Order: sequence, then C-alpha cells, then structure tokens
Amino acid sequence: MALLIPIFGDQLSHGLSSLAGQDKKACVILMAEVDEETEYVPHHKSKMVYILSAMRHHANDLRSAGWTVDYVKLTDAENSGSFTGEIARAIERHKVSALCVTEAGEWRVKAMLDSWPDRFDIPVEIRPDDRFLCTHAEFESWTKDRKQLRMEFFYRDMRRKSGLMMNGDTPEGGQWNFDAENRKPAKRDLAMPAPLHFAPNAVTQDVIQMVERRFAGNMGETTKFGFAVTREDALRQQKHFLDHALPNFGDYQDAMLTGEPFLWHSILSPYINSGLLDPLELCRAVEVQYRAGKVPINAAEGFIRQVIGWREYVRGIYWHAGPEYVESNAFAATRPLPEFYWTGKTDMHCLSQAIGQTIEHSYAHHIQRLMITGNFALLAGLNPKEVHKWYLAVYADAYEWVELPNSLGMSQFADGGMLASKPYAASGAYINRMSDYCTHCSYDVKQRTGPKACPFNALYWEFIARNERKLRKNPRMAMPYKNWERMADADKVALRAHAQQFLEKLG
Ligand code: FAD
Ligand code: DLZ
Ligand code: SF4
Repeated sequence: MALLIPIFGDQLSHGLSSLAGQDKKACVILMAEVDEETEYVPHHKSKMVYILSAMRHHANDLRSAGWTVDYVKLTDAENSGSFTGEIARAIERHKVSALCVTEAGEWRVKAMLDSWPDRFDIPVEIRPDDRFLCTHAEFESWTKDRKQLRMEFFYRDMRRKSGLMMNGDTPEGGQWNFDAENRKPAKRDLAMPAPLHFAPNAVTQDVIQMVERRFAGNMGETTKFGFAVTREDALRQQKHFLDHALPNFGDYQDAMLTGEPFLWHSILSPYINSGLLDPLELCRAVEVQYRAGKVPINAAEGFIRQVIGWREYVRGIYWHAGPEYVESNAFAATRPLPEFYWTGKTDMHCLSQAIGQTIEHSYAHHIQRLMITGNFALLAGLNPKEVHKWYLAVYADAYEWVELPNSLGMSQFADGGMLASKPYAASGAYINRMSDYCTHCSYDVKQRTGPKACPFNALYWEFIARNERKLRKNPRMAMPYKNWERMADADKVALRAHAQQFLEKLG
C-alpha cells in the first residue's frame, strides 16, 4: 500500500511540504500534464513549454534523489484530462492507501482538492505551502481591525519577521522604503545585461514539438525559447542577475526603452512562482550583495520590497478576497479586449512595444504591465475579467494567485480600492517621462485633441470625468479633479468628444 503525493506544475521545489519527513520507499509521486491545466486560458506557447519541460526535468531530479515518480504526459492515450481523473487512475495503479498534497495555489484547484476525501474515500492530508513568508492565518490576523489594507505597513512586518535589511528593530539606511529612488528614466548609453539564454535540450525539444502541434493557434513562437527549466540553470540566472543587473535595478526599476524588454530586471518570476527558486534564499543573497558594498541600498531594498512586500501582499489579498474576487468590476467596465492585445498591431508605439515583446518573450516588466497595457485597459474601460484572462494567458510567470490581484486590483482598480489606494491611471506625459516610446510614435504626446493627439491624453480625462462619482472623494485623486474643474468647459467637451470617437473606433 502506497502514499500518493500529487505535485502540480507550480510545486517544483525539493523542499515541498508534502515531501517533508516521508519514507521515500512507501510513496509514489504523481505528476500529470492535463488538458484542464493547459486549457483554462490560451497560455502563451513559451509559458507552456517552460512549465511542462520544468515538470519533466523536476520528475527526473526527484527520481535521482530516490523518489518513485509516476509521470503522465499530455499525449498518453489513457490521460483523463484532469487532476482528479489522474488521481483516480493512479489510485488503481498503485494500491493507494492515502494521499498527501501541498495546498493548491488557487481557488479553482483548492475546490478540487477539497472534494477528494469524499470522492476517493481514503485519508487526504493537505499541508500548508511553506514557501511563503506570511501564512494565511497571519495575513488574516493582519487584516483584522484595519480600515484599509496597504502594502507598506504589511511590508514593514515582513521586514521585521524575516530580519531582511534590518539592524535590530530599525530598517537599514534609517528608512523603510527607497521608492522615491526607483524612478530614473533610462538612457541608451548604459550597458544592459540580457538574461542568460538556455538552449533547449532533448527533453525541452520534445515539449516544444508537442506544444507546436497541439497549441498552434496560441500566442507566441518557440524557436527562440531560452528559459531555464531546471533549478541548476535557474540558479545561474539568479547569479547573473545578482552580479550584473541588480546594481542598477533600483535606479531604473520603472524605466522603459524601445527594443529593450529586460533592462535591469531579474527575469526570475517564472522560476520563483513554479518553485525552482526560493524567494527568501534569493532575498538573502540580495542582502549579501548589499552588505558587501556591491549594490546600493535603493537596489537591494527595492528588490526585497517587491518579493517580501508586493509578492506576499498580493497572495494575502487573493486568499483574503475569496473566490468571488474575480467578478469585481467597480467601474462597471464592459468594453471587449481589442484584437491588438493578441497581435501587437497598433500604431500606439508604447502598446506595440509592450505587447510585441510579450508575444516574443512571454515577458514584460512591471511598469509595462501596469502603466502601458494595464493603464490603457483602465482608461478605455475594458472588461476587467477579460483583461485578467489576458494577463493569465500571456506571461510565463502567471498563476492566478499572483496575477489576479495585480491585474484586477492594482491595475484595473476593479476591487474598488481593496488592494491599492488609487487607480494607476496616467496620461501620455507619464509614459513620455519614463520611456523613449513617444519619440518613436506617430502620435504627438503633447497634443490632447486632433488627429495626431496621443490617445492616452483624452482617454485619461474621459476616465476622470466618467468615474467622477466613484473617485472624487478619494483624497489621492484630489489633484486630477482640481485640474479637471479648472479646465474651460469647451476644452472638457472637446476632450471627451475626442475620447469617445477613439473608443467608438476601438469597438
Ligand atoms: P523584477 O522586476 O526583477 O522584480 C523582482 C521580483 O519581485 C519578481 O520576480 C517578482 O517575484 C516580485 N514582484 C515584483 N512586483 C511584484 C508584484 N506586483 N506582485 C508580485 N510579485 C512581484 N507577477 C507574477 O509573478 N505573475 C503574474 O502573473 C503577474 N501579473 C501581473 C499583472 C499586472 C497587471 C501587473 C501590473 C503586474 C504583474 N506581476 C506579476 C508583477 C510583476 O510585473 C512581475 O512579477 C515582474 O514583472 C516579473 O519580472 P521580473 O522577475 O523581471 O521582476
Ligand atoms: C500552467 C500549467 C499548465 C499549462 N499545465 C500544467 C499541467 O499540465 N500540469 C500541472 O500540474 N500544472 C500545470 N500548470 C500549472 C498549474 O496550472 C498550477 O500548478 C495550478 O494552477 C495549481 O495551482
Ligand atoms: Fe504611447 Fe501616446 Fe507616447 Fe504614442 S505618444 S508612445 S501612444 S504615450
């Protein structure tokens, strides 16, 4: 009689809680490629190749470490297409007496796990996922008695809990946050370290062929696939980032440049989220670089804030908000996602850059996601659920627990301010300040109406006017509404008419 341990595609960690303390000889690990997971959104081809190849490599690593692994491929004739179906088949194959699994990363899969004890009539142990710094109980207790949930205060608790960048009770450098020093626009003459490229081996080539065959219509192409698919290679990219990109990460975190998809970002999120890299280990390595005088404080603190601040905070919000969070639509936005989100074909240069590199690399950095594709969706009133599904499909690091609060909450403000204190809405001036995009665009960022006017400008004011009832009382929106009031009526009418015309053409 065996203990069955199912491992999902975002659980590729050797220290996974479901493996801890188990007798290897008495266990069978089950890993399964299933239609249910490959089809819940039309995943980018590179995302799929990455996850499936990383799963196959992890299965081999576990075998080398002495575990018995039963691996079901997508193409196996008997594959039932679902996790539950594969558990049922594995129970038959292995005379299973009990199940032990690390908790699911999202509501959909949690519901599945919760149904297993009844369904299979054997004991099912669900262990907490201890790859996060903050437990569900800690986050819930943090939310109690708070009128507003804000990342900054949560982040301070995570600094105290981890001891990262702390000197006793006080933050290194005398302040918690060096955000103001994370906003330099980038110049072309600085050398940017491209992420490492890992040539696909035979295992990855097999997955590439399968994905190209079965998912020919999905976004992306796989000829340039170069993600790491093992922990060993992911650690190489981690070291590459620490040595070459981290020193400038802080200064240029918000910058954007034409033809430069990566700048000084780490490109580590796919590896962290699937389990190949340990976020806390990574943050400790960042701190070592800082303490050794190799990187400035705005880089080290800025990076650590993203990981133990934002990443942990959005996970907390996801579970706190419940399965109905996905239905939030505070601005009642209904416009369908324009076709160019899938093709990149638009004359708005900023959007064609952000979407074009998404198609090519399954990657865009935070400010591109937030202030280009997200900002446009917000201003144009795109349906937030469609926007969410797009982000979930196109990025190699996208799992619902991290993607949904970022897209629906942070970028679309569809939760009415549960996650963020104000909408991240901006006109073309912001994009012009943080990038060189506008100098390559057929629109003029300085114009607000007329055929050459940057669409973001009129759309911004249309957004402000359209949502006045919902936003005016927000103290952080006082300035835009003051400026809107000061504007001559004729200008207001012209701006709104220009935006309406643009939106009608958009569909
Ligand atoms: P870096 O810029 O090098 O940052 C370092 C690390 O910090 C990242 O690897 C990531 O682990 C963490 N991080 C930074 N910002 C965030 C954040 N807001 N939330 C969670 N972790 C963060 N991140 C995902 O991992 N998966 C997603 O599906 C995802 N969807 C997003 C959708 C939208 C609309 C927005 C605005 C942001 C989204 N993010 C998502 C957050 C962020 O854009 C990515 O984590 C980051 O771009 C990944 O690239 P990187 O590894 O080079 O990050
Ligand atoms: C994203 C993804 C894809 C495309 N395919 C699989 C798969 O075939 N098998 C699997 O175990 N996991 C896959 N994943 C990742 C899962 O969607 C993710 O692990 C679940 O959402 C669990 O939270
Ligand atoms: Fe984007 Fe407007 Fe700048 Fe063109 S001018 S790149 S549309 S912000």
